[in-house]
Amino acid sequence: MPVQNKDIAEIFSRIADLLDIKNENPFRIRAYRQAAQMISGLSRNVRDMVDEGKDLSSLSGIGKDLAGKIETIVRSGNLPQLKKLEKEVPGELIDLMQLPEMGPKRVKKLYHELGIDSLGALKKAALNHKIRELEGFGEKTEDKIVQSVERWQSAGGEKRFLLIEAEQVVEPLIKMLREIEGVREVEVAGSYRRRKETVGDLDILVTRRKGTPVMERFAEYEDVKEVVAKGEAKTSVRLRSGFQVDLRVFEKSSYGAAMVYFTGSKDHNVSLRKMAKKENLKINEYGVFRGDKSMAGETEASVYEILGLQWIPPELRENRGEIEATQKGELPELITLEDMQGDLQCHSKASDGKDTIEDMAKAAKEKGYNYLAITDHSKRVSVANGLDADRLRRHMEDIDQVNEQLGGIHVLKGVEVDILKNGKLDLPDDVLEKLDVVVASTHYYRDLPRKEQTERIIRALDNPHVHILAHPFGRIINKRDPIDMDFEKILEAVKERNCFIEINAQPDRLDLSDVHAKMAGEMGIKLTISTDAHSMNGLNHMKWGVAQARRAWLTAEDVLNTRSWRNVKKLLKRD
Ligand code: DGT
Ligand code: CA
Ligand code: CA
Ligand code: ZN
Repeated sequence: MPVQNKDIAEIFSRIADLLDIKNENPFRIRAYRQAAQMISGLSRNVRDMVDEGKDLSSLSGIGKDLAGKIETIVRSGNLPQLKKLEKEVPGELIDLMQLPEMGPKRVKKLYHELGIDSLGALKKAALNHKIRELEGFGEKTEDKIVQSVERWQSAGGEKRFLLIEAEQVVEPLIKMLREIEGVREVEVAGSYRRRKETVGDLDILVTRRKGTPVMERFAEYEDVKEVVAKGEAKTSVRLRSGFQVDLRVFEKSSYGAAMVYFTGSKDHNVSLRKMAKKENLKINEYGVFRGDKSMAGETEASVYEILGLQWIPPELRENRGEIEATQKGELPELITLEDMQGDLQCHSKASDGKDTIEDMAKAAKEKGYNYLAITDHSKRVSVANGLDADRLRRHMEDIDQVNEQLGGIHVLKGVEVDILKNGKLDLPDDVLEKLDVVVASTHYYRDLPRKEQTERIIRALDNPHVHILAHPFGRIINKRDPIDMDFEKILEAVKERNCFIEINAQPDRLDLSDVHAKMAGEMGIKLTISTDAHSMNGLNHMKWGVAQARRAWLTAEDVLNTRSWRNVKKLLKRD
């Protein structure tokens, strides 16, 4: 992948972090940080500027030295200085920086004052309460550090990437592969194809005319940092972004069997193998065989068919009952992006969004939506400039005005009202009752005991003006654990009160998870899928929410906002 501004910015900010840990000259550190910031905010592509021979030192904060470094990065994809620095900093200090609580300042302090240079040492010090005594840490941070280290270690130390991060990396790669003369099929299998919320590594399958130099071109790809293994049937590389990618070449006659095998999941494959065994068949990545005779393998459908099954959508291949459902002819008709008729959570400039109500509405109209709910934060979320009752009333007038001027889309008056510690809402009833849509969510008091947390949320649902419980667990993938609550009780409360529960489509939230969303669907609760967009672009995140809904076995019928506003409005009535 050609070097993007964000790659250059990442390298500079990493250099700044490493210099910082090493206690180097603060001016130099700041120069790298500012350059990183400037470049990531730049609308022009720096790579193009280099290609066109433009003088980079015309950019603010870029002198001759940094200009030269940018050119090196653009040409080679890397910077020798960074490699050198990475070697100079004690081994695991770099790993320590991956924890969400850790920046260079903290890592430095821990290293210089307590001699902590590894995750193990960090955890030990935290458990012995050595860390809370350091200036700038405290008891809470100490607890969080223990949790983060444990989460990191239980993930085997291997980072799992967000699905969206995987997409950004793999899309240009498969485009390059597809353009090679002689290449036929190129698909990504594995967890990526199953649309799992996080992806460990990427598994690409290829068919090609004999003699096509697929492996060579793959190993030479610009984004490759290191070739881990290179063979005729399989090549593995490590990309600069940290992803490992396995590429496998198959014959046309085996391609379907290979897709089934490498799409997985492993548990799904094990069930398929058991079924095959019963029929005296053998199944592997090359096909389905009776003795030596190949019975199926060219397409996925042929593999499933010979086992007496219908083709199963990849999102369902988790061995959660999909095989039994196919046998009974009860596979759900999964929701698609095209089913979505509106978005029920987004933010405008009135709180922490970047764009105006009008621009958000126009962007939603452009998508062909029938409605968009503007749901800015309430006052408790002061960091997001949340609305109090007076501001909300004026904000509602602003929405009326956009509706009058724009047309062609219903802009709904909404709010994301904060659930306070005692379960009361952050805004008075007389203003909530005037809104089209009330989305309730928690942003504080995440550490309440399970029982209290559950009761608090149910209490909020008791308020007759609440329609939707948004991002129920409040998790941020890889960063913030879900809150502890009795989810079944919550679901019962949602159902009893004719409320709805959200799948938040933000790619690092995806909250509900697939398993929790499936539970809701099985209880007959309707869900919403909302982007929680903070800009016009953010509305594009709908597809991640839909993918999560598919993994949860949901149909269009199960999701509220596959309906027109006229029908949604009827269903929002709680009695
Ligand atoms: P990931 O990469 O951790 O996000 O998850 P996957 O599902 O992509 O797993 P990966 O990359 O280890 O392997 C890709 C697929 O290959 C996996 O979903 C199923 C298949 N596979 C891998 N190892 C085995 C195995 O030992 N037995 C069977 N039956 N299938 C396997
Ligand atoms: Ca994989
Ligand atoms: Ca793999
Ligand atoms: Zn929120």
